[in-house]
Amino acid sequence: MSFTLPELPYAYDALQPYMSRETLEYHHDKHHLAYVNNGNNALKGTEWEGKPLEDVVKGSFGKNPAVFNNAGQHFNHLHFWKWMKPNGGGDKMPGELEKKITADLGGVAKMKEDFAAAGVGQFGSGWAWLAVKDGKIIIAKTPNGESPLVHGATPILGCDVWEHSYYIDYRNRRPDYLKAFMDHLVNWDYVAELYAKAAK
Ligand code: MN3
Repeated sequence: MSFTLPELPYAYDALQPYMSRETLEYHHDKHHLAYVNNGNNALKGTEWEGKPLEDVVKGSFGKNPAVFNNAGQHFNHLHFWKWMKPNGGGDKMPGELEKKITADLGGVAKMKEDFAAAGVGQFGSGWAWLAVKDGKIIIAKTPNGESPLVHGATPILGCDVWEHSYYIDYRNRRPDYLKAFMDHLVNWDYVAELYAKAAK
């Protein structure tokens, strides 16, 4: 199965003013497309050709950087588009998820603060995460195309802190981007759906 670029699940201008049409045009149509194309080229003739994406990501980590970087970023971006929605974010989320976040991370407000701090604290390009590990929700950060998937955890929310995700709209203000992401963009229903799957 080769990688393909999905359509965005909303219009290009649907996330304004928190994420602009221009950002999504570059980020989805150019950056994600490049991961898809470069990934398909890198996969050719390797043991991972035709394997499910998660197996490619986990199997190539630390072994084949050209495959891993592109497959990892393809995986991350497939979810990233779905981790956002118009009028998203804030503190309202499905009850089971909220209970678990309160139990494991000290409450929704504390989680939002610590998630943003992880994103701000990621030196250079990378991602901030909520993930499920050993039955608990954790906060994590990873460099470049890595995700909790290669560290024995299941990602349930990720925020892309590569400059291509925020520089058009926020310039160097990464903290403002992370705050807007948490307050106005996160699709908590999708996070809850991934949590329910990971918790099984
Ligand atoms: Mn990106």
